[in-house]
Amino acid sequence: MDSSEQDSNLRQPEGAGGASRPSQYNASDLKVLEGLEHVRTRPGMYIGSTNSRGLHHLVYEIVDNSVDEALAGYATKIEVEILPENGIRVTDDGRGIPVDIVPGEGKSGVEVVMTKLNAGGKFGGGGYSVSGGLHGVGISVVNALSTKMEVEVERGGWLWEQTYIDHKPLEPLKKVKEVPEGETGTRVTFYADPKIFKETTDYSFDIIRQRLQQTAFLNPGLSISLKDEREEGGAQEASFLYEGGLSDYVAHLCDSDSMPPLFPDVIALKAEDKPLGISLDIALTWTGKYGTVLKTFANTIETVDGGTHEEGFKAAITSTLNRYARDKGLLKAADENLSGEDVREGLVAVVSVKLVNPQFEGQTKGKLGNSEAKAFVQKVVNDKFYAWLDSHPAAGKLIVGKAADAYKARIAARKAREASRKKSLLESATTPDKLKDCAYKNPDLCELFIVEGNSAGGSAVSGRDQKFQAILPLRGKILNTEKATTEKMVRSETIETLIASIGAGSGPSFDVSKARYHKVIVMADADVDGAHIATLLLTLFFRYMRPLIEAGYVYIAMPPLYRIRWTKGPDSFAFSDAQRDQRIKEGQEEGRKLRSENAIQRYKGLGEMDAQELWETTMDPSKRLLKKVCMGDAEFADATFAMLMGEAVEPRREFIEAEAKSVKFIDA
Ligand code: 0RA
Repeated sequence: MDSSEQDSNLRQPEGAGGASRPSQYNASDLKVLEGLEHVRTRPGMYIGSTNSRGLHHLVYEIVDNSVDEALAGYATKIEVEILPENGIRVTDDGRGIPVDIVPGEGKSGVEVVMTKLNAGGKFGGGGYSVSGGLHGVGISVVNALSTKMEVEVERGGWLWEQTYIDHKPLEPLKKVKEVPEGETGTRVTFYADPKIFKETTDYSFDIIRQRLQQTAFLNPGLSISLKDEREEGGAQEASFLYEGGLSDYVAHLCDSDSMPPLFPDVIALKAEDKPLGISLDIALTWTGKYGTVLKTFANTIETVDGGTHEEGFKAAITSTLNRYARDKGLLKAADENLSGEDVREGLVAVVSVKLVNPQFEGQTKGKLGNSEAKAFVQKVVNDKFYAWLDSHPAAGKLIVGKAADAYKARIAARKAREASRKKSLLESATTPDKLKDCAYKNPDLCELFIVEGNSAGGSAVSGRDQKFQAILPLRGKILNTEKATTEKMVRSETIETLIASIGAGSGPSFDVSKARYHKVIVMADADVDGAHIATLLLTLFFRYMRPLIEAGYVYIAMPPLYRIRWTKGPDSFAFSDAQRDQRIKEGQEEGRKLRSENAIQRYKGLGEMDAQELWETTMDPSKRLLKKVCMGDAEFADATFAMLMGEAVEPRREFIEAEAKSVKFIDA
C-alpha cells in the first residue's frame, strides 16, 4: 500500500467511498474480509479438508506458530487445552504477538496476524525463515473458520486482549492489566465453526497427543503439554519434553513396538550447510525384526510420501554399508552386494531436513521435491555413517550381519520358489492322479492318449491295451476358456498335469530325451469343438514342447465318421463321406448286403462309442488311423490359435464355419 492511500485511510471520514459501506471499515478492511471469506468458501485450499482431519489441522496451525517462536529461540513451553464446547486454547511463553500499530496497516500486529492471510512478511521475517505451515497459512485461517476467537498477549509489561466473533474484532486490541515486565507470551483460544466443519467439531485427545509428541521429538528441549478439560474428556493429560530429539524418537519407536535395538546407542547424524540453507538431523538403529520404520520430515512437516531426502538416505545407507562391509572383509569378494531391502530390514530411522525454500509435491503435498536435499543427505550419510561404523566395529558387524541374513533369506526364498516351480512343472516325481499310466516304461513302446471329455476318457481307459497305452482325460471346458493366454494355460492345473504326464518339462528347459512316450496322441471329436481343442493342444506343444513335434512324437487320432453294418461279416468304417460311398460300393460289388436297420451309423462324438468300438476303430494299432503332426501343422495351429483367441470376431466365426465343413472331409 502506498503512502497516499494510507493517508486517505487515516483521514477517512464516516461513510467514505459509498453510502452502503459500514462506517467502521476502510478499503483495507474490506480486502481482509474478502480474504477471510475466500478461506470460508474454499477451506480445502487452506486446511486440506473439512472433516475431522481438517478440524485437527486447525490445532496444528496454532501450535506451529508457537513452535516457530520456539525455533526462533524464545518460547520454551507450549500448553494445549481442549476446552468444553470443543474450544482449543494454545499458550506459549514466546515474545508475544506484536501489539503496536503496524506501519502501513493502521492496526495492531495482533489484528494483522488475526486477519491477514500470509501476515508473516509484515514482521520482517526475523526468526521465521525456516517455517512449517503446510499451506503457508496461519492464525488468520483458523480465525476465518471459527465462530469465536480470543487472543491474549503478554508483552512490554502489559496483558493485551482482543475478541473476534465470526472473524470480526469486537473492538481494537485492548490493554487489560499490568504484568511483570519480563513476562511474555501468547494465548490463542478458538471455537471451530460447525457450519464449516459439518461432519464433526469433536476433537480426539489421542490424535492431538500423538501429533504433539511428534512435535516434541522434533524440537528437543521444547516442553509441550496437553490437557482435556471437556466434561466427557475424563481430565486426560499428557506432557512431553525430549532432550535427545530424534534419537529419543527412534528409541520410542523401537519401544512402542517392543523391538529391542541390536546395539545400545542410537546412531545420530547431524549436519548443516548455512550458505546452502539446509540442515539435516538423522537418527537410526536396527532391531531384530523384519519390517522397516522410516519417518521423514521437511521443516518439521511429516513427508508421508517421502521425496528427495528419503531417496538420498536410502541410497546412502545401502552404498555406505556395502562399502564398509567390503572394506572390513565382512562380505566375500564373490558375494553379491546387499540390496536396499536387505539393508533396511529391521531399520528404524527418522530423517528430518530443514531448508529455506521447501518444495512440497504430490496430491497431498506429502513429498519433498528439492533436489539439493538428496545430494546433501547422501553426502552427509556417506561420510558420517561410515565414520560411525568405523568407530563402532561391534555394532557395524551386527548391522552387516543382519543385512547379510536378509540377503541369504532372499536368495534362499528365490531358490525355493524356483525349485517348487520346477518340481510342479518339470520334475514332478509322482505321476498325476488323472493319468492312467501304462505298464511298460520304454518310451519307444509307450503311447499317451490325450482324450477330450470324461465319457470318452472312461471308454478309452476300459478299451485300451494297458500294457503300452496310457490315458490322460482332459476336461474340455478348461481348455475352451475364451481368451486364455497360453501363459495362463500353462499355469492351469490341466496343463500342468499334461506337462507332468509327458515328464520332459516345458519351455526352454524342455528335454525331449526325458519324454515318457514316443507317441503322444490327441484324441478329440471330429467336430468343431474337437478341432478347437486339438488346435489348443497343438499350440501348446508348438510353443512349449516344440522338440516333441520335431521328433515326430505328436499325433492326432482319427476316429471314423461312419460305421457300415452288413448282414454278414465284419462292419466297415469310413473316415469321410466319400469313403463311406466308396466302401458301400465296394461291398455291394463283392455281393454283400446292407442290413435293413441302422446300416449306416454316423458317429457324433467319441462318447457315443463304447470301449470295444473305441478300441477297434481308433486305438487298435492294426486298424486305427493316426495323423502325424508336422511342424507346418503346429505352426498353422499356432497362428489359428492366435486368431481364435484374438479380439476380431469375424475371422473366428468364419474359421469355425469352414472348419466344421473341412473336418468332414478329412480323408484317410
Ligand atoms: C509476529 C512477529 C513476532 C512474533 C509473532 C508474530 C508471534 C506469533 C505467535 C503465534 C503464537 N505465538 C506467537 N508468538 C509470536 C516477532 C515479535 C518480535 O519481534 O518481538
